[in-house]
Amino acid sequence: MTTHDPSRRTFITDAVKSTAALALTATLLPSFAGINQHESPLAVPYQQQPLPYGYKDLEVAIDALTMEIHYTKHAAAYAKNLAEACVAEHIDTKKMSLENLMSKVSKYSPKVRNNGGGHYNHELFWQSLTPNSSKQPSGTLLKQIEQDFGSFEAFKTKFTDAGKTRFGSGWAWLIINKDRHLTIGTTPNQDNPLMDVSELKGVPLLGLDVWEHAYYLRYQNKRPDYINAWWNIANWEVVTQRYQTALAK
Ligand code: MN3
Repeated sequence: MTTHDPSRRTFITDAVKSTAALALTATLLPSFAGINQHESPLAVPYQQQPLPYGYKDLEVAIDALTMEIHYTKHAAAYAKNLAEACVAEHIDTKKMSLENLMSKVSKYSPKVRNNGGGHYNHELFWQSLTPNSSKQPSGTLLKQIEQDFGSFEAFKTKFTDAGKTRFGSGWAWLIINKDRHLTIGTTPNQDNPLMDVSELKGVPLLGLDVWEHAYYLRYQNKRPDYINAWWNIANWEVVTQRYQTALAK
């Protein structure tokens, strides 16, 4: 077979594409609770991953100093504390995915709950931001949003309200629930919808950090201004990939 064989070239191109897609997926995507890390390329790793952009790149919504402190101090501490807790509580991170750990987090200490959630939520959050946002989804995800919320604008309003009204520290979420519908909700502290202790349950597609450390330097008490600006950096490509992955399960 020569390299001029068009079918072979197509095959190689497709193979390269799918390998790249798999690598991207492995970095970016969460998975259903209960999936073993070794069975799924979609799990969020236990280690903090490099940011896919620079601290300054999201200035339209989040200032560089906030990004740097948030990533290198707050989020890094969750990852470090989670690693310590896993050793202390004999959690084999090679055998149990982070998603699986979340699904039975009630069996472990508050340190696992707070830092496991903190690490998972922040990895999801970083990957859900981009300096080149399309500003809104398209395709099947947009259709599902319109079906479940009426319109994209109505969805944005509802999600913004959820983030605004979350009392104290926590997260606003877009999830897909067990009935394959999209739902908006919030969790306190570093809880997330994968946790067995969470009232809100489903696969997270989009998560917004509404802790003051995420916005206080620029926005002070004006959380709604932070949320309104954040829509300009939402990464709809990643959210769509998560949605499609969740649907394929
Ligand atoms: Mn945070």
